[in-house]
Amino acid sequence: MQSTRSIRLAAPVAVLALGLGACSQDPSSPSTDGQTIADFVASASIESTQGELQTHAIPRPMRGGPTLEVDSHPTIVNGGTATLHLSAATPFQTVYVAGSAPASQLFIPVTGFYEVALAAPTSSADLLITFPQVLPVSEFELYVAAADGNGNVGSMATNGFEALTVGSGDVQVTVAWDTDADVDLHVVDPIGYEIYWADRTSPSGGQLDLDSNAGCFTDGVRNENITWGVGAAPQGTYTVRVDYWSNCSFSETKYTVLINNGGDISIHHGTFTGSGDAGGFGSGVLIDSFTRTAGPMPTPLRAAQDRRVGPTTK
Ligand SMILES: [Ca+2]
Repeated sequence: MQSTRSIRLAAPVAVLALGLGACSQDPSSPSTDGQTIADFVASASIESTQGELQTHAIPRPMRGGPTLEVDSHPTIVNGGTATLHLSAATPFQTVYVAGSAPASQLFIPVTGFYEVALAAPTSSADLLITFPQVLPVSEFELYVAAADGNGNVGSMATNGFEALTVGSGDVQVTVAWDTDADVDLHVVDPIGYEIYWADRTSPSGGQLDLDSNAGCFTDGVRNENITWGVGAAPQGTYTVRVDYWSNCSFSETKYTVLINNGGDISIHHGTFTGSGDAGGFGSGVLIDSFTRTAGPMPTPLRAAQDRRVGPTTK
């Protein structure tokens, strides 16, 4: 069984040119070279509420603010997503996302933060982070804090992330999930070629370059990625599916798919239950189809030999 819901993001907000304030810099101090939170986080949202990028100093924690518990998986990919489950003993209404990056063996806060202002107080929420296709470093930290309805800000929770560098380009499709189950990403490209774990490279140039938890061999990655490089993604229709190969003894697995079609980003959420289907070619639930009008014309498959059929077991 599975269920899905989807959100199409508005056109990406132009990244503000942020400079570190001259007054804050000592030339001898470690520096993050003017990096801002937007270099690490492309968007922060809770359900349909998009976080706004702020450039002023982040509000200071104060006594009585809600203390967040944050549950997240530390491994992410450039161009992908992370879901941070937030909970607190007392309700919160505003969530702040700041960050720090390594500089001279220290983690130095970067400029700016995202502010997600919810319409009503809640005691738990899933904070969705999307990451830029290019990240400046592979290790960084995100700080998450929350304020109650009166503006009382609680302490910040620190979450370390390690980015695996994957391919990105005009078309990038990622899936991230929240257990050590074996989830598989499948994309059928405009020439009808299905890219998945047993057949990772299409003649069109598309490639599965990150595979995770194959056959329940737990690797801690929990992300898969299929992409075409810049200028390579052919025109035509792409179909995205996600397969629950095995639950690997987990009762439920939630997943998030990000589809980036030339900067047009859509996000799709779903939940798998059951045992999984050990699926191969043609398997999986439909996530979305999208059409690309830019790029090279697709070269049709010539004959059956172009269609390699991979193994059916992992
Ligand atoms: Ca997999």
